[in-house]
Amino acid sequence: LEARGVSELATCGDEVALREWNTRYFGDNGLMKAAFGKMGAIPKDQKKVFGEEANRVKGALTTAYEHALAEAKERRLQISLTTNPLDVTLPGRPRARGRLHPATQILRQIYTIFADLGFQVYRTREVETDEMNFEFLNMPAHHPARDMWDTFFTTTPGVVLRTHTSPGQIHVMREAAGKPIRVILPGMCYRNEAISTRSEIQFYQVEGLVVGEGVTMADLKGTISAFARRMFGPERQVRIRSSYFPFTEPSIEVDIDWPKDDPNRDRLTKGTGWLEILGAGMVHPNVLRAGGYDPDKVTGFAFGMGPQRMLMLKHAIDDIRLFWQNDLRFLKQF
Ligand code: FA5
Repeated sequence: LEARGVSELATCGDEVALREWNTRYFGDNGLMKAAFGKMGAIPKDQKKVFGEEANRVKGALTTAYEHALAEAKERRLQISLTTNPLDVTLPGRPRARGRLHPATQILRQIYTIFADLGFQVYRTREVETDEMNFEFLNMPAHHPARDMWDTFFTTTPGVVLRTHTSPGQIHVMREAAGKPIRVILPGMCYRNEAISTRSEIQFYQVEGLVVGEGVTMADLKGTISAFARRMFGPERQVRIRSSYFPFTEPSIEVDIDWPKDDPNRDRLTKGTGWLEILGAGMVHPNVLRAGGYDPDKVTGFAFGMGPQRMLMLKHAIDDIRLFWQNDLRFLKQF
């Protein structure tokens, strides 16, 4: 039996065959068990010799089996190492990295510039009352200037989606309760507009508000010029035109000149060389009063800009709709 077992073991090529061999010899119905079963038929005086011999064969075959199994495992390891080699010195596969949305990037640039000018960032709500969005900003009900903002009304009377960040001015003034103010108010605004290449129904604005004793138009000009040069380059000239907003008096609109060597200059500036970046003005006395400030003691200036339009200028993007389409071909360029 021993000789037969060893020779059969030698023909087992892999672990599966080895385990089959093991069952054949050492299983419940195996040859070893059958051999021990013959004990009963052996004459008494020979039992001892037979038993010792059977145990020796069992031990020898077990050792041979374990040896063969270990060899088979080692062979399998060698094969997997050589047929599928792993080169740990190769550089790793690059992972696709996320990035900030371009609108977020331009907002952060704006925060940085105004932080350097001593402005704090303040956030207010996107769902506003009619009072905050219009009335406290010097636009009583039926004021014709309300038509400047195509408003989304909610089903709750007197509640609207804010059409601009200007109602934040009132919130800040009421919270600051008479103290000097120097803040910017970034956030999403909503207008029921016909969507076009330049107008979306939702877009960011960044409002600015400075209130204190002796704040003048010169401070507004200085602040806007400093901002424009940091954002668009030190050579930029700033042009101020008079304008109208109910909540500022006087009101202005601010243009910057566009570099002459930019091939997109004519397209962006409609051939004038100048490009509008924001609306602004001195805070109207009625607005200061609505915020709890005394217009005889303090003055203030405010401005409102569209960061997405600014980004479009910087990169000659000709369609504002690209911002919320989530087209990776567009987003990956920033
Ligand atoms: C205002 O909303 C005033 N609240 C700005 C202001 C604040 C004036 C404080 C004075 C003092 P206007 O409607 O022009 O103004 O909007 C300001 C900027 O928001 C625009 O110059 C533009 O950059 C951006 N904007 C307005 N409407 C849209 C729109 N539909 N899509 C994208 N950007 C827009």
